[in-house]
Amino acid sequence: MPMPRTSESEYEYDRRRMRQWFAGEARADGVDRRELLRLAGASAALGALPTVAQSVLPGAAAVAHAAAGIVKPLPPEWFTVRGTNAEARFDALGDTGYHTPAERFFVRNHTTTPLLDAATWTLTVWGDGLRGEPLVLGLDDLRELPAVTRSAVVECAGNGRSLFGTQQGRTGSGTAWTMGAIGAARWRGARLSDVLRAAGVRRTAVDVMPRGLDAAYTTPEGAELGRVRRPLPLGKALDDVILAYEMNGEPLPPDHGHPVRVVVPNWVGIASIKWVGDIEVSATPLYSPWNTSFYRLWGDSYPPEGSAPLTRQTLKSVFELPWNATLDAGLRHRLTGRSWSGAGGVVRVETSTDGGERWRAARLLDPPRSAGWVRWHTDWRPTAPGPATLMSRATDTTGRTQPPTTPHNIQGYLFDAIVRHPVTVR
Ligand SMILES: Nc1nc2c(c(=O)[nH]1)N[C@H]1C(S)=C(S)[C@@H](COP(=O)(O)O)O[C@H]1N2
Ligand SMILES: [Mo]
Repeated sequence: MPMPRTSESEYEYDRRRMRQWFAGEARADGVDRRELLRLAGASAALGALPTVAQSVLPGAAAVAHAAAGIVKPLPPEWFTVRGTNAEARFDALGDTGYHTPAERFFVRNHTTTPLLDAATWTLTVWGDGLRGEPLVLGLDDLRELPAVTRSAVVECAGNGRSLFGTQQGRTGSGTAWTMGAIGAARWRGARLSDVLRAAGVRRTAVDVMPRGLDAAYTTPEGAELGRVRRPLPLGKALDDVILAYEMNGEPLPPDHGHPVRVVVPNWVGIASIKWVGDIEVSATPLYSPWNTSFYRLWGDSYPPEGSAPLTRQTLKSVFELPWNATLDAGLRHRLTGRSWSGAGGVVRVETSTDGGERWRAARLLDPPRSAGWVRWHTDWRPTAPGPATLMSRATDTTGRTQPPTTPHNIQGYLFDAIVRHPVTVR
């Protein structure tokens, strides 16, 4: 087995692959050549960045009861439907425990949930990064490998996107999530590293690309991008990635990848490919639209060719309270919330009830956990009637604390600013 490239920075990794692509050593099926040139900064004039249109107006979506293509019921007290997606209502997560029940878990579908039969499902591991022939596994074969159970959140890279608009005055393109494109679950399955070992990885392998069995994706602009897929560097693939067949002790439900999905702890949700059908192991770097056109940062604060492809999630903190909630003056209110970080566990949460003048520590109810969140509470006895702004800010194990604003990026990814939560005291 080759050594994981853990010491190489993601930026360096990306630059190296780009050089290889220019040298004709990389493959990018389904990726527009102009797109790669643009990423490489070779031409700014070749065309505008394709973006995902905002699919549904946030207000209009709130009354919907079902999203086209999602199988499970989406009661409006739990979900806000946004096009083909369903956002969990954060104010309703307060009555769930640490793990989000599958029926309450947000759904992000590029197209529609496919109904796959576990009995006939197979996973094919193939590519020139393997020593031999493709390996084909059924679910029983996967279950024969050692099973691991791991608690991890899955969070969309665009979670919090609409706050770029509401809080910073400049929106990003894409689904207008508020803060509910996240859930935590106990995933059980086989290690991707065990499957790769069984398939026999060459020393020259660099990228591992899982692909979903859901329908090919066409952008709102009409570009046909093929099936949802995104390469992982071999180092991450060998590290802590799971091929999960259970969620919270039950078989994976259809909307979350039945029968098998990839779970990539701490990384942006797009890495966790649902309904996985094949995994390409490549000796040359791979590109897909999901690490080129999407899931990079573009904007004033970034180089013209954009950032390196997104990997880890960022830091967030949210009250489990309706937006514009009304609270009675003179009473003691227990305010609850959750905070999380893709860089490690959350070690401290502070709250402010006066718009950020004074801060005090919230009481944490969970230990800091990598790929997990912490629940917390703080008590507040408002005295003066009128509008108020509640804020919470988290600090993670790396010492990083949420900033007051997030530098804008065109697709509205990785919002990490302190959320300003409006309430009314009466
Ligand atoms: N095959 C496939 N995998 C996918 C997607 C998809 O549309 N198709 N969406 C991705 C995105 S963008 C996210 S955020 C997560 C969402 O996982 P969930 O729907 O189980 O919450 O799945 C990822 N995996
Ligand atoms: Mo996502």
